[in-house]
Amino acid sequence: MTLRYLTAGESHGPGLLAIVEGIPAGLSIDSEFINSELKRRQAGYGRGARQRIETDKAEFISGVRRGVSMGGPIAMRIPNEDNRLDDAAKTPSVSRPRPGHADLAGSVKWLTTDCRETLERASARETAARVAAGALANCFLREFGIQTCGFVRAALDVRWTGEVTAHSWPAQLAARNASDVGIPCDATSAQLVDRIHQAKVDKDTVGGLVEAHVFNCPIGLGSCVQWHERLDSRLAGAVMGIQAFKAVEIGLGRECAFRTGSQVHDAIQYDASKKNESHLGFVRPTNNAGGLEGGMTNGMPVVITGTMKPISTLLRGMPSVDLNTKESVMSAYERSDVSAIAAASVVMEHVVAFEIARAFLEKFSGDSMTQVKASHASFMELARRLPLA
Ligand code: EPS
Repeated sequence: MTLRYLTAGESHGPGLLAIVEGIPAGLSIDSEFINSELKRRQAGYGRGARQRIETDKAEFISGVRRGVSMGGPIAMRIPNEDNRLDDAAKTPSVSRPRPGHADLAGSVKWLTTDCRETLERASARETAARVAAGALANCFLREFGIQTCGFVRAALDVRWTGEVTAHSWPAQLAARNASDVGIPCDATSAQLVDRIHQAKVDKDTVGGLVEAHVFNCPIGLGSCVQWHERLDSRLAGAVMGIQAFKAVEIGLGRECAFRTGSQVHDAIQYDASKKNESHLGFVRPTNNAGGLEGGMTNGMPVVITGTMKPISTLLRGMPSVDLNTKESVMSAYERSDVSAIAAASVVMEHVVAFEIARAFLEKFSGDSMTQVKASHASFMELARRLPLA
């Protein structure tokens, strides 16, 4: 069965749901970890007052018994404290679409002039459900030593230039967790806090660049056989599916256009002393490919960068048109965030984890964790023995 998930829920409805199908039986589910990731998604300098109202926690409704998956769909519910969708006074109609938001396109699509019909579902509040699904996938990946990490790389004129590796990450993780903006560096974090503060003063908003790295993927997840099986295609789709994301890059990304082949491709070397690592000893002095060649993992860390545009709800407003009168007006303002870039890095880390887990389960499928582990172990054993007699 393919690993997949659906979400449901509106920003100010009773709650959000994530239904995850395809998790094998026998996986220990670390609900504390899932809830800590939900909490991390709520944090960050520049978030609005909503996050002080909510305490996101996943309630398990199905598929889990005594903390262990049973093989059926796992449904998780995250209640909304700010539940007022049926109260017309508290969630009034909105007819002044915000440039950059789903308001205009959605209203015309559903043949209404009330943008609320669209904005409630388009809202990035939904990403809480995606983090729950992805954190569940991360519980699975951890069983195979696969580790994901997410952080903020840059925004406006602020950029952290540090390098992230599996060895450097534990120390950087502590720095990222201490940062108000998800950057693993105190000094750069302070600069970005300053810029976000200035945007707030200016009644403006800020986006940024976020990165996800995945360590210890076995070689061969994904496939070169069909376009939709290419793992880079799936990862890009998942990242572009996050609210407000406008670009995604793998490894060197756009920079590949400005270099020749010899300056882009990662040389292949062999080091027998490292044959027990995910790359089986096929070491690469560089990782410009971002861990993916031919749509398959190559044993190097998977490295993905996503670009989030600035939040489209501006306190100062943007020129717009009233959908009822067609008059020029300033766009509507609803309580919102000045920046949600730290949250975006949490969301991206988990949507990436989900796609990696999906590709892993396609290669090493099984109804139970015991079967999946046996399949993975036998493949690794064969791969290490190459060339097979
Ligand atoms: C939220 C994301 C943003 C917030 C929302 C909570 O959603 P949107 O994409 O619609 O701007 O604005 O909070 C509210 C709608 C509110 O009531 O403050 C999130 O990530 O939880």
